Amino acid sequence: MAIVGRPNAGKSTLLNALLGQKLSIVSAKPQTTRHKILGILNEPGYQAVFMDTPGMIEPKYLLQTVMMKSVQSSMRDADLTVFIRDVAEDLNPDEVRGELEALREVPPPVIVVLNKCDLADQTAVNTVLVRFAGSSAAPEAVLPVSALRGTGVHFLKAEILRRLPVHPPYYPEDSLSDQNERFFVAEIIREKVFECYRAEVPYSTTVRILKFEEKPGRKDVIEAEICVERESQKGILIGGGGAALKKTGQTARKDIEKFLGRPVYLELRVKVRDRWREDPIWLKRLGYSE
Ligand SMILES: Nc1nc2c(ncn2[C@@H]2O[C@H](COP(=O)(O)OP(=O)(O)OP(=O)(O)O)[C@@H](O)[C@H]2O)c(=O)[nH]1
Ligand SMILES: [Mg+2]
Repeated sequence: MAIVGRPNAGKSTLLNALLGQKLSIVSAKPQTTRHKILGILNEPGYQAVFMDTPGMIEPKYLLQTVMMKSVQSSMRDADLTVFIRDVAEDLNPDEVRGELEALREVPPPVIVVLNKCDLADQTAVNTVLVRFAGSSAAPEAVLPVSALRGTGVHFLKAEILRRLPVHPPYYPEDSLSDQNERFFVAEIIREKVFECYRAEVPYSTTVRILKFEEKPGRKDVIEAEICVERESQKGILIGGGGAALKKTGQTARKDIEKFLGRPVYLELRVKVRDRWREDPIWLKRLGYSE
């Protein structure tokens, strides 16, 4: 099942809610997610594979083109699409039909999830619900939820599960994702960059793990490089006397330790990689390729 929708709709929050644990990074800024994030739910009697994807946009630079390719490939791989939208975003009936018809170009059936219902009143939710359910391009189901609070998520999960085909498990029963710890550690650091810096800085930033050493009886040693596009951004990342980078590192370390379940020593450094977002070779090296 692939979760798709506009930036900031709550896709990653929903993936985490469905899994019952934090896997995909979340921030208040749009375009936080850049990769397909696979979340595997192993429950007695079944395994379900969910995919979180980057928010759908018109790409303006190569990184965004790669991001949109991962949305398309996730939808192609999926047996079901969950199209999530912020319930507060008002659309006229033509726009609703346009969105649903665009989704129909890809084969899997579509469930529409109206998210952030905790912020809207019931009348507003009902209006949007009727607009989607009553469209001539009607989806399989339209469900109101609050991914953040968990309201309606149980019901959504049941609706998803009953539409998934019977198949032997694709992954070992103890796996949570297809990516390794290294990948998620880089993602956690990127989440902190999205939280701690403003304007274009998070968008010009990516994270690369240089060293990940597990030492028996001692803390893991993790060295990561935060790549930026320009010298001025490097200054912002580091901050006066290194204060900003220190704070980023401290908050990242706490969440990395929570994720790994063990203490780590984290060292961050900042490096300028000229226009990496536009450079196919750097994008590949930095893990952005389909
Ligand atoms: N109030 C409220 N906020 C929510 C809900 N779901 C998500 N959010 C918030 O919306 C913001 C975006 O959430 P994400 O899960 O990162 O959204 P996304 O669709 O994955 O965003 P991108 O990866 O940038 O495309 C965060 O600040 C979330 O806390 C919800 O149900 N209610
Ligand atoms: Mg996301």
